[in-house]
Amino acid sequence: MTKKILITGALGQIGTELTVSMRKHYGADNVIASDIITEVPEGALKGGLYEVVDVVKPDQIASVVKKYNVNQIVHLAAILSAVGEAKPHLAWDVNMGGLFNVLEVARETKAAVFTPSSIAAFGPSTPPDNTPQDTLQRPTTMYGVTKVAGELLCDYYFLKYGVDTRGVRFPGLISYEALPGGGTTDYAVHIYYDALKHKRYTSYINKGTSMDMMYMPDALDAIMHLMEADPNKLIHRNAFNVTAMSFDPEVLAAEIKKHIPEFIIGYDVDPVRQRIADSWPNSLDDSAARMEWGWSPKYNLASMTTDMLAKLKIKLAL
Ligand code: NAD
Ligand code: AKB
Repeated sequence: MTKKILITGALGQIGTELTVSMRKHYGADNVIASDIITEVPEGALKGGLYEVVDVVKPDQIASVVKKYNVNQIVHLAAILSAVGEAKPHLAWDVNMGGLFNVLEVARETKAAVFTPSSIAAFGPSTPPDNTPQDTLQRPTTMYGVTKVAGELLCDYYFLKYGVDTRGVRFPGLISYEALPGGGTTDYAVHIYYDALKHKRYTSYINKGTSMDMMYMPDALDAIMHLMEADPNKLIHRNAFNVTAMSFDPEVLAAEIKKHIPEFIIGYDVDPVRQRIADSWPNSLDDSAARMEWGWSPKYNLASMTTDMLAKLKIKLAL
């Protein structure tokens, strides 16, 4: 069956790259990008089908799904951790309301659904090192509350209604196309821009704070790979731990210094984002994803840093 894919939140950090990548893979006319933003910024998404869809409005999702005979929804529209702490009501409405609406449309139309969870689905009482696939989840942020509830809701729609729901717990994603949208791990993107432009970076996350991270090409690969995986082999459908590396700001700065010897890092710690980071794991165990659908990232810190700096130099015309 030809895939007809709707991407929500397609103008965000993941969506801008996933849309282009999926169009190459599945055909330009088979991937419909959507977002709440009415005007696609110049150059974003490189053309192609685009619809305005506010995921809080179920009719808007349903009408686009019917218009294009969509049979797979990649649901990326969300409010991330730092913005979610500033606007918890909005985070609840968009993250829970949006997911519920997407799942309801999927139930009615028999579409498959991919939704990313996050390392934010864990909390301070979770074992922080080599965090197991199945473990204690008591997050202390609104974003984390919506992520763990979302994992459960997706499991429910699979068990109760047979909706083909799948998902991963992404770590912090690092990319050069679109800037991140207000999370806690954003420092690990901003540092590359500032290293190239100013040879220095002031980190809002303190030294010694390790978090899992991944380069965007591996994240895109994870989404497409999991959606193509044999359903009979999936035990953990909606919340696979996936990771590619774990580092703190000092380790990241030392890697950048190998390319830009004058680079220096300083600290001006933001208590809100530091508290969020402290509540998340230091490193994940992603063996279930490796076993159940062959997850295997290609980039480590060294190869990602080489590629990020090269691509950003071109983008920033430096
Ligand atoms: P982002 O903030 O960059 O993009 C989110 C997009 O959603 C934006 O373009 C925004 O305009 C759109 N949006 C907001 N409210 C909307 C609404 N009501 N209706 C429709 N669109 C709306 O986020 P991202 O980094 O691309 O993340 C996508 C998904 O991946 C989210 O579920 C996020 O929790 C998850 N995730 C991201 C990361 C990461 O590091 N980027 C890590 C873990 C999980
Ligand atoms: C955030 O920091 O909010 C995101 C995430 C890890 O979910 N990047």
